[in-house]
Amino acid sequence: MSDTVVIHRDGAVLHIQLNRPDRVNAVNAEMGVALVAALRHAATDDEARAVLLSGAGRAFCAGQDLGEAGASLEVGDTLDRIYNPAVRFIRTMPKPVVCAVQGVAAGAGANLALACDIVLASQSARFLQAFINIGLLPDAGGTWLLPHLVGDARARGMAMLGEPVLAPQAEAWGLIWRAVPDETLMDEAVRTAARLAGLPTQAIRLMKQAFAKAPHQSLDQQLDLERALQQEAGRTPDFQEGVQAFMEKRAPRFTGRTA
Ligand code: T3D
Repeated sequence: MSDTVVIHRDGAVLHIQLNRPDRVNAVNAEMGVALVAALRHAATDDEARAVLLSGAGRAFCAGQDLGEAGASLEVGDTLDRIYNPAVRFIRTMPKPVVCAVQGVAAGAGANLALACDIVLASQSARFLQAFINIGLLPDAGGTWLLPHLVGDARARGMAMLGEPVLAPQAEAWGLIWRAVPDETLMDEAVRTAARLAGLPTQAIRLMKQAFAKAPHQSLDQQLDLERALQQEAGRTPDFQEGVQAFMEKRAPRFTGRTA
C-alpha cells in the first residue's frame, strides 16, 4: 500500500488525499497508480456517498512529476495508465466528488481538480495550465473541460499563455464553484462533502449522467433523456421521502438507496 495517496472514510464521505507535500504533490508513477486505485475504490464503495479529493501540505498538485518522467517518456502511456482513467472515474462515478484546492493546481493537477463536480479553492490558490511551459498541450481533459467551463477565448488564453488564474478570478469565470478564505478551506470542503453525502445520491448519479450527455445533444434529445432519468429518480425511496418530509414539514432523511 503506497503512502503517496491517503484514503480514509468518515461516515459516508471517502477522503482521498494526495500525499507528496515535499514535491508539491507532483504525481509520480507510484502516486498515479495509487490515485487510480483510490478512485476505483471510491466509485464502487457503496458506503461512500461522496468523495473529497485534496492535497497535503501547501499545494493541491503540481501535475506530472517531471523529475521522474524525464523528456524521453512516451507521454501517451502516462495518460493511458493514470490521468485518463482518473478523470473518467471522477466524471462517471455515481456520487459527487468535491475537490479542495490550496496553493497551486498545475498541469494535469489542475485538470484533475477541474474534472470534479464541486471545486472549492482557497482565495490565494491559483490554477495553472503549465503544459505550454514544457512544450505540451493541456491533457487530463483540459482541452474539453476549459472551453466548457470558461468559454473558448479564456480556455485558449489559459492554455496558450500558461498564466495562473487566481481563485477569485476562477470563481468569477465559472472555472470553480467557490473561492473561500484560506483558513476555512478544509472545513468548508469537509462540510460540503458531508452535506452532499446526505443528499439523494441516486438523483446526483442521474444528474451526472445528464450533464455528461448534454454537450453532445440537442435540447430535444436532452428533454427525452431528462424524462427517462427523472422517471428513474421518481422511483427511488429518496423521492418518496423528500415529498413526504415536505408534506409533514420536517427535514428529510435520505438514504441514497436505489430501492
Ligand atoms: O507523462 C507526462 O509527462 C504527460 C503528462 C503530463 C501532465 C502534466 O501535468 S504536464 C505539467 C507538469 N507540471 C508542471 O509543469 C508544473 C511544474 N512546476 C511548477 O511550475 C511550479 O513548481 C509550481 C507552480 C507547481 C509551484 O511553484 P512554487 O514556486 O510554489 O514551488 P517550487 O519551488 O517550484 O516547487 C517546490 C519543489 O517541488 C521544487 O523542488 P526543490 O527545488 O525544492 O527540490 C520543484 O522543483 C518541485 N516540483 C514542483 N513541481 C514539480 C516538481 N518536481 C517534479 N515535478 C513537478 N511537476
